[in-house]
Amino acid sequence: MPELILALDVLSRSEALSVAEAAAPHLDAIKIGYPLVLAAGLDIAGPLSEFGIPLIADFKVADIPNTNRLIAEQVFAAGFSAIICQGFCGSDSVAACVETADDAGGECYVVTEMSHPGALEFLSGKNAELLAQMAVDAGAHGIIAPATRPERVQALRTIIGDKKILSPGVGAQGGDPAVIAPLIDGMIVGRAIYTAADPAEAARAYAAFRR
Ligand code: NUP
Repeated sequence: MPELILALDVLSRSEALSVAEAAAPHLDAIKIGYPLVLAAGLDIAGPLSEFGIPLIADFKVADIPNTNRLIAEQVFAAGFSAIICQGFCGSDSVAACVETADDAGGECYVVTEMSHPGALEFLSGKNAELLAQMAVDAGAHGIIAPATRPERVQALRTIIGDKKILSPGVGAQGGDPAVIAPLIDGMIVGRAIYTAADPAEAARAYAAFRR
């Protein structure tokens, strides 16, 4: 049963800190990405790290190896514990993120199949399975796979073995936490917590699906 990861896609420093503080007792990690970093700056990682919870940088890094390395170095220097990259740029681009994570004592997760409907156009099926195998071969710590399609998570699990699966799509995107929880290592929940009337209570409810 999975850890609980808050996707903190709010657009101000003050809201980020107040939601994180409320939910923190129920969280195993906080994931932030472009929405909050573009609004509040990368150094939002500083005050967020004071809650004592690992931070995951969801920049879905997707560039040539040198640029991926430069991005990943900034991420780990800012205090993040993990980075998410795309796999479709190829194994050398993923390896740049994995090596930078390893050097920093951090983790790298590779997106395989995405959770939204449009993923079915390109980022699903055989392509997702090839990406999952490449993530394993590149030494990534795990993959991102869709809570909206539990049967696909099961298929990807057969490829990655005991590497971690972090899974977004619960709540706002329709994924059922009770169905996906036994299949994954980390449940990523955003809007269902940070737009809730009581984010602490919402986080507590999702945390009930943890190990
Ligand atoms: O396939 C993916 N789907 C997805 O929703 C890969 C992701 N990284 N995400 C992210 O997970 C998305 O960008 C957001 O930060 C979070 C889900 O948020 P919510 O739908 O629970 O609000």
